[in-house]
Amino acid sequence: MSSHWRYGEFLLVILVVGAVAAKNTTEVEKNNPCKNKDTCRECIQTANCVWCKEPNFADDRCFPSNASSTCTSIENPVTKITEEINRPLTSGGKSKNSHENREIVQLMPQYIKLELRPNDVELVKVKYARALDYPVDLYYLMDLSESMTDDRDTLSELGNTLAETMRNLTSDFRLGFGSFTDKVIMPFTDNLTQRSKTDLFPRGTKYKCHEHNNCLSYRNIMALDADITNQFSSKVKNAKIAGNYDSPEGGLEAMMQAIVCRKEIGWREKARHLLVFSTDANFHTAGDGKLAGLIQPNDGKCHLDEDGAYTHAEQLDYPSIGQVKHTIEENAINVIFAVTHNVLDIYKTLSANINGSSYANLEGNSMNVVNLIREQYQQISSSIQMRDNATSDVKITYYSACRSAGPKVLTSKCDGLHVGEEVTFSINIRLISCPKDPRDWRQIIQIYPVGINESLIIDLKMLCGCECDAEVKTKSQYCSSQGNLVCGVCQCEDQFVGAQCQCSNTDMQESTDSSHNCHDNTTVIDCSGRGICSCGQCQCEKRSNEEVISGKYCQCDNFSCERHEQRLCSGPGHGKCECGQCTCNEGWQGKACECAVSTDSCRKSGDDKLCSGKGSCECGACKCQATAQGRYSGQYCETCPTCSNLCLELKDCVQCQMYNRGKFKDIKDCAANCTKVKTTPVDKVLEKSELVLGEKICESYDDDNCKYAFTFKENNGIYEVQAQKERECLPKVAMLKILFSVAGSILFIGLATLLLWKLITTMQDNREFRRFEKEQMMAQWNANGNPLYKQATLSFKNPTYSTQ
Ligand SMILES: *[C@@H]1O[C@H](CO)[C@@H](O)[C@H](O)[C@H]1NC(C)=O
Ligand SMILES: *[C@@H]1O[C@H](CO)[C@@H](O)[C@H](O)[C@H]1NC(C)=O
Ligand SMILES: *[C@@H]1O[C@H](CO)[C@@H](O)[C@H](O)[C@H]1NC(C)=O
Ligand SMILES: *[C@@H]1O[C@H](CO)[C@@H](O)[C@H](O)[C@H]1NC(C)=O
Ligand SMILES: *[C@@H]1O[C@H](CO)[C@@H](O)[C@H](O)[C@H]1NC(C)=O
Ligand SMILES: *[C@@H]1O[C@H](CO)[C@@H](O)[C@H](O)[C@H]1NC(C)=O
Ligand SMILES: *[C@@H]1O[C@H](CO)[C@@H](O)[C@H](O)[C@H]1NC(C)=O
Ligand SMILES: *[C@@H]1O[C@H](CO)[C@@H](O)[C@H](O)[C@H]1NC(C)=O
Ligand SMILES: *[C@@H]1O[C@H](CO)[C@@H](O)[C@H](O)[C@H]1NC(C)=O
Ligand SMILES: CC(=O)N[C@H]1CO[C@H](CO)[C@@H](O)[C@@H]1O
Repeated sequence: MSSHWRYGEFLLVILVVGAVAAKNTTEVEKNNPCKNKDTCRECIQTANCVWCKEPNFADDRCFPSNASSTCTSIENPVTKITEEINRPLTSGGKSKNSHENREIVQLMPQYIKLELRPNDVELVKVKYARALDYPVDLYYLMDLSESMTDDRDTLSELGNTLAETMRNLTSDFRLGFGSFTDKVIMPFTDNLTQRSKTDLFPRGTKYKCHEHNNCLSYRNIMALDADITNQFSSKVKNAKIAGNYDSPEGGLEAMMQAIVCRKEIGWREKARHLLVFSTDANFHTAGDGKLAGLIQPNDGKCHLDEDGAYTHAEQLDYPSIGQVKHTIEENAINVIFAVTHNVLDIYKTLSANINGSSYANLEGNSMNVVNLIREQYQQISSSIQMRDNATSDVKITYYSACRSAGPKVLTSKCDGLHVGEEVTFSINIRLISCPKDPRDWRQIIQIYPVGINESLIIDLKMLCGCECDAEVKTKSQYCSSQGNLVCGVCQCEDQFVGAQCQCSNTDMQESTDSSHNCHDNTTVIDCSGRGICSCGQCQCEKRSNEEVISGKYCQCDNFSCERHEQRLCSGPGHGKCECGQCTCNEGWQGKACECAVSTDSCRKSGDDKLCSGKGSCECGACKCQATAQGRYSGQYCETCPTCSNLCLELKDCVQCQMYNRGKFKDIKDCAANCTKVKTTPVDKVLEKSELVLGEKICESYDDDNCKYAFTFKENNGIYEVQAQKERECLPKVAMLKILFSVAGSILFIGLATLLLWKLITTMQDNREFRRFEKEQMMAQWNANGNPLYKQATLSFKNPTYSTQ
């Protein structure tokens, strides 16, 4: 019994000492991130670490790449570009009539094969230049409900001007036209009868939709064509106007068809695609179709018959905004919403949600449409925005100086580019983390300018694994034929343990082999007291799925890191616990990753000073100063409740500088004492509500009982005061006099009333008394004959009583 107790106590001691020892070793490992990586993969996923894949290697296999080592066979994949395709940019010069076979290159390079290690950054320079005469496809998609009749006529007249204007901008121009109204199904449109809303058809009469064959949700009237002389105008002029019931139209549905029917519309692969969407009404969106019993969602596929009419309008629902946005961006279309004033706000919002789209106000029956398109085209084509489709494991950041010669700034967008002008983007590609699935370690990433079908393809190989992982020696002799040799390390079969799988799991005897200690030379405690030493290998205690002890000597764990607000390393969003040390995610720092690196949270928007210049930014929060005037407080140190006594300090200076009076009336005094005050006169000081940040208002009275108000703000130690030119003085009055006279008159009136009352009552009493005396003299009665006296007894006679 007692020996058992001893053993328990002994274990406890070992545990305590072991824990302390573990703490000490982690201090050492602080500066070496390569320590305690047990596999090659883990090792090379750590920055600047290399792995020794030599079987007989006693030291740590994972060590910093710049450390000296005796290892002869090292696994150290390095980031590099292995292949690059650089077709030169198309220069400004051009051959007039060879549009067909001319290949325009606006982006360089076009292809890069990249091998990238985790945490490494590769810098790629991408050049973009606008080519002269870049092909332009313009498709005019017009709402042809009745209210747009005059717009149609205007467009038909302006057709040739539009073509000529665009030809002036690029010689390779194609124009197309399509119209839409709404689904021909109740409640949107009545196929059989249609009541006219305007004068197009006689008001109040019914016309038959199917007889005119003009009710159609969308029709491609003219595919994109280079030969547009007159053809466009006549086709637009003959386009049929149709009526429908409700105000929103099926515009999104039509747009979807106009985009996905690439062959039918004739969109070219290498061209700017402009789609002018012209309407005066709102649009129907996904779900509205249910009103007509259409429950099948829009499939985003092309359904046009040989006449260019949309065939599935009465079968599919309208597309959602998200669907349309996706389709637009996928097909690199620049949509221009040319809409009337009444719906401008709606399309402005829509446009804000679609990359590469713009909106403009259609005026006076589309009279301004040519200018509008030209302006929008110039705006679209003169700006470039780079985008990519990288997954979250890869972070791509763009830097460019754009057209200026200045330093590069973080931006993916440049504006105001002229034809032939070249801009360079420095693109940082960084592998943040390795995807779990090794199949995702090879990715194709596309970097492209929005709206242009050209891209830089990056064939990315993530160096997340080791090459030696593939060279497995099964049942290797080195591993006692009881395990596989991978990257110099034995992976033992189930029941075997030991660096060379030399021990059987069941055989729990301690190894006497001194080269296989379960501790390093700083301690004598095996496995840091947190595991069992078996055959020179530590088998660390198992705690739970969340808390794991690891390391060769069980010296590491992932649960004893710094905590912030009881969360390990401030929670998984901020960092993770690795071997007693918090490893912070990007953007966080501090012992427990509790501090944001960015100081944005210390800056009030619109203010360029941190903490209003009244404090320092620590850990993402303002630490406000205590100054002589008081302590600043608030999220941005913007307030100072006790600092209002500045009013008192400043008032004398304001008085002397503005009005030449007060304590420093003497000019010399004023100059000497008020060096930090600069007063400017204003007609009227600001109201409290008009004050800007840091400005304060003061009011004071001077010796003449005049009110003077001023506002001030501090600027680098100088108080900039704005004081009211004129003081506000009340007319002088003798307060005491008024006081006495009021009090006196109240006293006088009181006394007078009292006396009067006394007089009246006395007179009345006298009169009453005299009357009483007179009456008494006239009275002739004595006490027996009092006329008021009545006898107390009465006698009655009973009439039925008789004495007989
Ligand atoms: C931990 O290290 C310090 C000095 O670095 C040493 O004084 C202390 O004894 C060590 N503690 C243990 C338990 O080894
Ligand atoms: C190796 O590189 C790390 C980080 O770059 C540095 O801190 C360390 O001093 C270097 N060691 C040697 C031996 O050069
Ligand atoms: C096209 O350019 C020519 C010459 O620059 C000019 O004379 C003409 O007016 C322009 N046409 C339009 C429609 O802008
Ligand atoms: C409209 O009605 C006519 C005649 O009933 C029919 O032939 C036509 O298919 C209908 N159109 C639509 C779009 O339903
Ligand atoms: C972009 O060009 C490629 C060929 O270079 C083509 O396969 C692709 O369909 C084009 N995409 C668009 C949206 O035009
Ligand atoms: C445009 O694309 C960028 C990059 O994908 C995205 O961050 C941004 O939100 C998009 N803007 C709109 C309006 O969709
Ligand atoms: C990016 O786009 C390219 C081309 O469309 C595609 O092949 C690749 O799979 C995409 N990459 C990702 C990560 O989605
Ligand atoms: C422990 O071993 C390392 C090399 O493995 C050596 O550099 C170090 O000096 C040793 N420390 C002690 C205290 O013996
Ligand atoms: C500790 O590591 C294990 C295994 O990697 C993991 O499942 C667990 O979530 C980690 N715990 C913490 C607190 O990070
Ligand atoms: C209140 C105060 O500081 N007054 C000073 C103003 O300046 C004169 C010298 O010009 C000093 O003598 C006062 O003490």
